[in-house]
Amino acid sequence: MASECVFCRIAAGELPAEKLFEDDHLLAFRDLHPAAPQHVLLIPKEHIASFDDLQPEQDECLGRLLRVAGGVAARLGLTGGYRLVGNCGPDAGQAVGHLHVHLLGGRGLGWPPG
Ligand code: DGP
Repeated sequence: MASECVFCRIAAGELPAEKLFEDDHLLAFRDLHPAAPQHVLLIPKEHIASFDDLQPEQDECLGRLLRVAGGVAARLGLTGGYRLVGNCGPDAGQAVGHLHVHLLGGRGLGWPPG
């Protein structure tokens, strides 16, 4: 755990969050500043700073994260679809240095994104 990392602190239970899925390796919780009616963040509990820091041994965890995202979307009733977004680095607007995937849904989502 990176002690200064807000998502590590959420994963450790030190900061509150509305959790929608949790197991030993993954956590899904509602975004504090929702950009859509449904806005969930999915994270590996292990501190990985960004997609650029992924190692081959983390492939399985990330694959499972994407499958879990689909399950969360189904539980939220997003039958019309949803979007998964992963911001990596400053140009993409990554604000939290702990790898995360946004799950957005509940409204029509424009393309291309801003
Ligand atoms: P990004 O720009 O991809 O790094 O998005 C980070 C997201 O994290 C942003 O949508 C707001 C959310 N966020 C930041 N701090 C917290 C927090 O303490 N709790 C929760 N639930 N979400 C947070």
